[in-house]
Amino acid sequence: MSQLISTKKAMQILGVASTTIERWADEDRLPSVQTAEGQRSFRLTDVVALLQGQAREMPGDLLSVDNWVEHLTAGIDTAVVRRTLVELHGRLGDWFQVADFLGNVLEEVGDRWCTGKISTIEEHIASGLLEHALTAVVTSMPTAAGAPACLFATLTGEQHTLGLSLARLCIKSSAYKCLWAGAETPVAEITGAIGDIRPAAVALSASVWSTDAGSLSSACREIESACREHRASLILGGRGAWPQDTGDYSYRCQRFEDLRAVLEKINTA
Ligand code: B12
Repeated sequence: MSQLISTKKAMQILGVASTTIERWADEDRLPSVQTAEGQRSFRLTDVVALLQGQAREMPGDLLSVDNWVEHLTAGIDTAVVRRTLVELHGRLGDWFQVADFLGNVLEEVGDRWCTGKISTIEEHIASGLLEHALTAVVTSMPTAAGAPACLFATLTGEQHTLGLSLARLCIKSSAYKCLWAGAETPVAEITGAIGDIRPAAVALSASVWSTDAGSLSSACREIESACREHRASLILGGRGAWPQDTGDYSYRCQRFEDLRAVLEKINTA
């Protein structure tokens, strides 16, 4: 006979409230045993089995922004987030739609932080967790030999890399080799890499829209000119103040649905 434990102990192991334990017991999702004193108790083996089952993917509605925000800010396990991302991909059909959905999740995280509903630490936990899980998914995707390369960066002063991580997921799923320069990359290094590595595309992201539009614009012009010289496509994403009048080699994406169309255009050019 497995060891019997109290509701309080089951709450601690599963990390849920007593009302949740009661509901699960009523639904027989967590079988309970009546003690001689008429109290509910649980077999440790049943509690552990439920914990392992729970840990396979995130509980709750996969398509609910609030559900995602609540689990991410609570610091759910990275492996669970990774598996849930794969499940979400199965449900929505492709990574472009997953990326647009996660963009809404990040927007909600930002709104809750701005209105004081979550702390700065919770915001950092949520964004760090998502970033790690996205990296785990992307690194598990194979790269075909001879695949065209895409270089990913944000410019000096821009630390928001999550939009770029979402773009990398979409671009990798479209059979590109991904080269991650990451946050705060100096313009001169990007233009140098375009000449040296000769990527087929360069993806830049800027989420802070209050950055001086002039400096973002001049940086963009320099990178655009290197792209033109080496026939690389420049993909600009995020809410940053990118110049409106971009040249022949540049594409501005508001959403990841736009990126799908851009990649189709680049591939057929
Ligand atoms: C997570 C987060 C952080 C994290 C970033 C971690 C990381 N690794 O990215 C940390 C904690 C570092 C951070 C820091 C700061 N942050 Co912040 N942050 C956010 C938050 C919650 C999410 C950012 C994000 O990833 N956005 C999601 C992207 C996916 O959204 P997007 O830029 O609109 O882009 C869309 C599309 O264009 C597309 N996309 C994005 N990039 C790309 C790239 C390509 C190639 C393509 C095709 C598409 C694409 O994706 C989105 C689709 O929905 C936002 C809230 C929000 N509403 O965005 C605030 C937010 C961006 N942050 C903000 C601020 C103010 C800051 C700080 C100044 C705070 C501070 N006082 O220190 C610093 C600035 C740091 C810096 N110098 O960059 C403000 C910016 C406001 C403004 N006026 O510009 C926001 C909007 C919060 C707010 N509502 O006030 N932040």
